[in-house]
Amino acid sequence: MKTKTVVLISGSGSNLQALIDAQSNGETAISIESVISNRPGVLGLDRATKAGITTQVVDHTLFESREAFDIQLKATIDQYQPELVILAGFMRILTPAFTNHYAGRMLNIHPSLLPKYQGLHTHQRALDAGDDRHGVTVHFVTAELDGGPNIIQAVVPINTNDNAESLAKRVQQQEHIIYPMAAQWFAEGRLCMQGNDAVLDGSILPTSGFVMDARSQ
Ligand code: NHR
Ligand code: GAR
Repeated sequence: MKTKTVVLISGSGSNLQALIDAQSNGETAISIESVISNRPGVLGLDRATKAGITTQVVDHTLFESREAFDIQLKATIDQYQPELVILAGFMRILTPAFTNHYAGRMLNIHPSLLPKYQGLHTHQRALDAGDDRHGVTVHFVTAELDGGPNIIQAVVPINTNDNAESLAKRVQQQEHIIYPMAAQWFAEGRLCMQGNDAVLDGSILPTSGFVMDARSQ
């Protein structure tokens, strides 16, 4: 049985595309039942439609509070009775009532080596700090923003001539590798959240998550 999955997006959906491709290549046992965007007209919705996946828009600008938006978003998601909810470039902070409802079955991909650089503008912040490495983390979503247990990280080098754009591009190549991997671990029943830990094959993962070092590629 495939793992019923709903993907939340806000934009271009390149991570969504990586998941769709993994699904159609038989590389993952998730089944994307619906793609939901908080922004109308984004490229990710077209990607879903092209793949024959149902789309929904829950436009956050039409709600008077975060709570009201989250209630509608939750009702929309739960129509599909998903076992897994994937945030793929989803850009709205979620309320604790929402994240608690999906505890242990909601993943996010964040473009930094968490716990470094929670929040926004991560590539520029890593450059400004003079870091020699950067990367991306897949983690379970909890009420704490970008603070849930880490599952997998990919590390990339920062080159002297990098700007935020060139660095983001290098990071995104890794995003498209590690997100389908994490989804597949979950679908195979190998990955779960226990308390504030991510557990893979029965062992608690380190704070960083499983680390893939892409600096020598
Ligand atoms: N919500 C909770 N409770 N916990 C997490 O770990 C979450 C979350 C919601 C989104 C993704 C996250 C990221 O990977 C994510 C993780 C948006 C913002 C933000 O500041 C911060 C982190 C993330 C996503 N959003 C602004 C807001 O006011 C809006 C920004 C915009 O629309 O461009 O919600 O980085
Ligand atoms: C990705 O790089 C993802 O890591 C980042 O936004 C991009 C979305 O790209 N996510 C966040 O910054 C979450 N706050 P995509 O729409 O092409 O997948």
